[in-house]
Amino acid sequence: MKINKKELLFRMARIRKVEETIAEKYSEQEMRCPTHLSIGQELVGAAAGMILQPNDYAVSTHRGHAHYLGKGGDMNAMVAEIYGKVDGCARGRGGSMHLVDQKVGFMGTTAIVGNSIPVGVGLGLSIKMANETRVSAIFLGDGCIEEGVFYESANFSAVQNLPVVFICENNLYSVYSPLAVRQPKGRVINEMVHSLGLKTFVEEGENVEDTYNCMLDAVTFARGRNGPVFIEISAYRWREHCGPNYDNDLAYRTEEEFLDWKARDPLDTYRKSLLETGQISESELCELDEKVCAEVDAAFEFAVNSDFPDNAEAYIDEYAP
Ligand SMILES: Cc1ncc(C[n+]2csc(CCOP(=O)(O)OP(=O)(O)O)c2C)c(N)n1
Ligand SMILES: [Mg+2]
Repeated sequence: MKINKKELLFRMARIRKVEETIAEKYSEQEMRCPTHLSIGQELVGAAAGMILQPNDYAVSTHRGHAHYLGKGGDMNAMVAEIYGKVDGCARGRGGSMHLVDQKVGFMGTTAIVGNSIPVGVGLGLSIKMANETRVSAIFLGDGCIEEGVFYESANFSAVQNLPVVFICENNLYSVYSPLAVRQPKGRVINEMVHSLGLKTFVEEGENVEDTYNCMLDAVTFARGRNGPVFIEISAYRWREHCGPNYDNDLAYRTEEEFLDWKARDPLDTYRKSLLETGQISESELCELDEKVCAEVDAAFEFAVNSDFPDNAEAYIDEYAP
């Protein structure tokens, strides 16, 4: 299948822009929830969103903005949710870490590391039981691999041959802890997962189209009812673990490491390469930027102008009907 390159660039750019705007406005103290930004990691959410069908399911983590937007989640509802407003996707009660948009199969994000994994596997089981051809995508971080629930979920999805796509963004860190202090020396995550019985795919995440094609192969395999797949993609978050700032001064990672990844920014590199190879023109890039800015500005305006939830809202939707 041919990649819609301009669409992929656009999707990465809009995720970057909305998150940069969150970072810029965060100090106004109108967004009062903890917010984990994916700036630097936009590729996975953008590509997955194009490869997955609207009726495929997806679940994600605390760092879920890119996945939600990639899957087609409503940007207005996301920004309103971060502002704690009633027009937010969780009616302003969840904040950044509780994004949901069932219309596009985005079934939720949670603050608890590993928590959404069994939900995604359960959705995969529901697909199998209904004999459907959709897939269930589970976005997770490298830190999730240290949670027991990951192993149960991977095992169950393998033994049941479920159409589940585990998409692991390995950004090297869990908060301030590098992989070296969390997992045994020499472990290669995708190899370890392969030994659990899943078909595995791995990408450096630097080359946008290679990463897209790898994800497409993986999703196609799972959709063909061949069993669950696990994709490990390298990525790097530019900002602090939680919040809008940079935190390299804390010395849990080096400025050199950060600058090295930043210089290989998939978004910037892809933009330049499409331009240099004549696949996009300067004027098309201007149009793309204008479109992105207009959408993001409108989303913040929508959120700011929305109302806070009424107090009575605290007592509804507490339990499933
Ligand atoms: C069960 C659980 N343990 C610890 C935490 C605290 N915590 C929040 S995010 C996070 C890091 C997870 O790392 P990773 O899965 O690699 O995701 P990343 O933040 O790198 O995107 C931790 C430890 C938590 N929320 N839930
Ligand atoms: Mg991580």
